[in-house]
Amino acid sequence: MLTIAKSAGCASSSCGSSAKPDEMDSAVWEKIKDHPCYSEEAHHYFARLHVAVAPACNIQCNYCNRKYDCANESRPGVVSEKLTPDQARRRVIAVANEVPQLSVLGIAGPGDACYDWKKTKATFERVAREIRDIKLCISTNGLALADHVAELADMNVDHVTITINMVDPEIGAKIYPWIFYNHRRHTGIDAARILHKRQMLGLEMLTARGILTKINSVMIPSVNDEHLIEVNKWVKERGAFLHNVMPLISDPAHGTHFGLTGQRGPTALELKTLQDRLEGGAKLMRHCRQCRADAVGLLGEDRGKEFTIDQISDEITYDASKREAYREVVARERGDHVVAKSEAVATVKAAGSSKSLLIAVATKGGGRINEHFGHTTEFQVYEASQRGISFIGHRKVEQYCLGGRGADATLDSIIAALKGIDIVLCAKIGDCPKDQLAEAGIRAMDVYGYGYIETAISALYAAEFGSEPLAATA
Ligand code: CLF
Ligand code: SF4
Repeated sequence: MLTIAKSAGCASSSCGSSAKPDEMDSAVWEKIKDHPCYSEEAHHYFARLHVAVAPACNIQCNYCNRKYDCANESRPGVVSEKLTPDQARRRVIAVANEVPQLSVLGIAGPGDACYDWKKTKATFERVAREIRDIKLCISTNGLALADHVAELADMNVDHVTITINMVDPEIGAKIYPWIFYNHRRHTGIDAARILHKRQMLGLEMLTARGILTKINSVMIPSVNDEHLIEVNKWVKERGAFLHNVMPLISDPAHGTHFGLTGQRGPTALELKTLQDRLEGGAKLMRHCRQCRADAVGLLGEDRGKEFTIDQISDEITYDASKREAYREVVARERGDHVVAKSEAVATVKAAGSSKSLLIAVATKGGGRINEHFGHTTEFQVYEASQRGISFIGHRKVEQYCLGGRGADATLDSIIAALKGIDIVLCAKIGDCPKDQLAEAGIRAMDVYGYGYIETAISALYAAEFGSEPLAATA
């Protein structure tokens, strides 16, 4: 039988209860409830797969080098293999047969999914014929989007991401040196003006058809950081469902214009400060992992190497059994999680404190503290305050424990990455790293291992700031 993770068996059963937020329309909830990018809650349970079928692009972004993944949706790093639509179909089936969490097929480059339209369309058609319940999702720079909105709607593509970095062409000219539109190259402000108009037109057309649109914006300090407040207003007015502000990733080694000219990306604090200022506008996505254009798995994990095309038979056929079994488990588990979460939020609010706690969690998914400190490569960060318990981001780290031993230098870098964190929660931690974290002012504990994340956070918050006694400490 499939399980999500080892369960502490702590929450009361509420099989079938829905995680739908009260204020959300049921039709919208149906579209996002299994999409790891459109629902923060879903990203604990469901996975995406990107197939790199669309290498051609019609614009140049100063943060992109075509030899690398599309920075709209990827961290820089070469795409391992570009695929034909037939190869992509085989890869999707191979992943669907082995990764039960798979719910979404995304085309996010390595160029532009709408410009390289024939391959995007052929891939979606082939996959949708065989895996009828998979969600189809694309990412685009928006220049060619308006030409394909009708076909996207016909193919039931419910999720489209447009990367919009500006609504002012003068700022756009600092980000885009040229675009290719109507059979010719445009440069400077002329290029940015056309791109801006086409992006807004595409967004409006998607909204009119009820297709959920996410806006990705790359935050580029001193270029468009302040301006993204204006971008947020524009996209909200035009019906965007989510706004995802991502940090510029800039390194001379990537060979990008920004990398080579020393343009820096924002710090984690600068990004969070801007995201906090944007609260109240278009709803924010804060759990993006800037994945590769050929990523596979839960957000933050990449199992791509297990599914290279040379390992997949030409004759592969789809077997729905693992995905179906997993969905039944998730339906039960998710109901329990919702109940546990709402009790936890009530506990935090009842503490009546104005203080906040930042907690980093080692997790493999399922909303539980179920990863060892030494095995994690990413901590999920939560903030507990009078507003409740919010997921606010993640911190990537090097894996501490390799070959059964922890390395001191790695621990130093993990402690640096956890700067500002009050508490670390994990399924298991040894005395040595725990003591060193304590010396750096970070309390690490495994007593809440395998329980729900929010339940543990609420107990700690109440113990720290409320009147209840400390339930358990390390
Ligand atoms: Fe892929 Fe993008 Fe669809 Fe998600 S990713 S095409 S919306 S299925 Fe998600 Fe990855 Fe962030 Fe993109 S975490 S980079 S937002
Ligand atoms: Fe690169 Fe994507 Fe920009 Fe095209 S849209 S230049 S592939 S980042």
